[in-house]
Amino acid sequence: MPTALITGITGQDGSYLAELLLSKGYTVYGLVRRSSTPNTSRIEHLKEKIKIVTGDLSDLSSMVTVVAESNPDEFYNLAAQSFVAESWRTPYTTASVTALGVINCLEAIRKINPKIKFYQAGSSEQFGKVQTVPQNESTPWYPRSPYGCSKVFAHEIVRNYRESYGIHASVGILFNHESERRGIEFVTRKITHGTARIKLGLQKKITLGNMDAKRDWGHSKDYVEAMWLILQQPIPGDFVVGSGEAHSVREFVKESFLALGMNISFSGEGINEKGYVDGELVLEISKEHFRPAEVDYLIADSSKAEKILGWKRKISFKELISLMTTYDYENEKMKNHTNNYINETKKEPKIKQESIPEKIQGLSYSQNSILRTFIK
Ligand code: NAP
Ligand code: F7E
Repeated sequence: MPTALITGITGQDGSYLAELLLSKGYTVYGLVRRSSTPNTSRIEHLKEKIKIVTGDLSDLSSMVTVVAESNPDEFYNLAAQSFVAESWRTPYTTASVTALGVINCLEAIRKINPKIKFYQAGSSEQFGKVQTVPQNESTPWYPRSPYGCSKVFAHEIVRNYRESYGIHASVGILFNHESERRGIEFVTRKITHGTARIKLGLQKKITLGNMDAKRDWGHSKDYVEAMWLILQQPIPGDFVVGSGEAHSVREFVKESFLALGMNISFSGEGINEKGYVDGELVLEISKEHFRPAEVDYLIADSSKAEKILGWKRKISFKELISLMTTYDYENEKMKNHTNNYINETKKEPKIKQESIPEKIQGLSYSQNSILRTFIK
């Protein structure tokens, strides 16, 4: 059975890709970088099935060690500083990881075993200020952020190693893909999480930036399938992967509210735009969430992927939003019930006992039994 190494396994895509490869019988190694508290929540359920190796993409010697230790057949490089807005605040770090880190992966392959197949997580942000509509493998780059520039560098260095050393190295130029595991700072999850909390009365409003930006959104589960298919090809290359549909941030907001039975209406323009449900203000705009340069409109032409890989997304735009919003609603509801219960039981008499762990000493009987369940 083949072995795969995944960098970025603690991220959204890494966790879904690990699940996919395990289901196909792979031995899966995942690179995790050190943090002061564990941030492995997305792969907690896989911990017994995968092999964790520690290292950092920006450290060549750690990448060489990790590749030597795992000696994979397939190497999926998903690690990156992936938040576009953050890349203006940390351009150097973004480039060190997202651009130069790719050299470390490729050098490790070249030195340890040039037969390892390599997948690089490319991005539609490479197209930035788009030069053709829709975008395909021939569309020229015009990146609009330090993140986009780093992904262009990564793309070109992968092509160079392929042509210079004959490495089976490919790039998937993936358009936006989201999920219930999406980071909370990305616009889709910020919206679905906010909508759920508004419905539950836990939050009054959501504050966003540019509502007119259009993205080609799909579900991460479908996109990790494309990653795997790319490495199964006899000839390495570049593949655009997206749904072929573009929607504005405003449309995403509307659908997310609808998913929980709320009809949002908008009034005003630009920074003055507002959203109301039954006369209540639920959405406003703040300058703080606008970027120094925007990518206005992305839409994929995935005909090469459809033809050669036989890939097509299964989860539609509306299904994606419904899945994310419902998940956030159920999750927030459960968290809120638990918090209320714990607050209520704080009033109960405290138990005195010597035989229970320090963590749960001094709690009420009901708090104690809840925490005991969690600790188990
Ligand atoms: P994500 O959730 O932000 O995950 C990024 C992963 O990279 C995390 O596991 C993170 O580890 C890891 N990482 C960051 N810096 C690292 C370093 N120095 N060394 C080792 N690991 C490091 O991103 P994602 O959405 O899953 O995306 C996966 C990849 O696809 C990224 O390369 C992203 O740029 C690219 N991409 C994403 C999309 C999309 O729409 N999701 C579209 C196109 C391309 P920690 O958990 O420790 O932070
Ligand atoms: O922004 C607008 C924002 O941060 C989408 C990454 O996975 O996909 C992702 O990058 C749009 C932008 O994703 C807010 O200005 C409005 O136009 O969710 P995002 P992104 O920048 O498209 C690409 C393909 C990647 O490769 C990246 O790794 O939404 N927007 N208001 C907002 N965005 C955020 N985050 N927050 C807002 O309040």
